[in-house]
Amino acid sequence: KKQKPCVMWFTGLSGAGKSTVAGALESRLAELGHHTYLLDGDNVRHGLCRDLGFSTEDRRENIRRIGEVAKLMADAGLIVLSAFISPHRQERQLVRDLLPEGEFLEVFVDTPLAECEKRDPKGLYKKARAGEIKQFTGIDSEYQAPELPEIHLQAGEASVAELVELCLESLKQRQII
Ligand code: GGZ
Repeated sequence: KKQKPCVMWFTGLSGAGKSTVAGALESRLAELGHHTYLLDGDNVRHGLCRDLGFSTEDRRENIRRIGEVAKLMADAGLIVLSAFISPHRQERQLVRDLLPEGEFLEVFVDTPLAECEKRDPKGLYKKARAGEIKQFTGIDSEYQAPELPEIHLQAGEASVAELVELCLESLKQRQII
């Protein structure tokens, strides 16, 4: 099936729904016959980046490596879905600059901190509030929201299916699929 390669770069807080939406979108794209790859914490932080923690330096290196891998995969013709907090504008810009014009789509999974903290699927916010985890994004480590994301998902109230539909529409509009 005809497609243009691109990197959909999901960014947002822990618990915002980045992996969930990116995973559901990947399934839909596969059903439509497209070739994709999903990069997220599960397959990256245990392998390629297992030597890295959550200091500013380590997060920067994490994002740099993922950006380089995403670029290789886009070179191979894939629609790459990447789901990392990537809290700093500068690093997201660095990845954008690695890719040809129009191939980097920043997807802001904009779920309010209060909602992420209420969901707290892994109990990490609770631990961060108790001081058991340091440098936790949104608590004692900064999250810099995108200023002009290609796709802005108001993800607090919408369903996963709705958010996937918005992503598909945007890909069609950009003639990627
Ligand atoms: C943020 C942390 C931290 C700290 C562990 N801060 O909800 P999760 O569990 O599954 O997703 C979070 C994941 C963040 O890894 P990323 O590679 O996406 O981060 S970054 O882009 O900033 O490099 C969370 C867990 O790891 N986690 N400690 N201190 N999230």
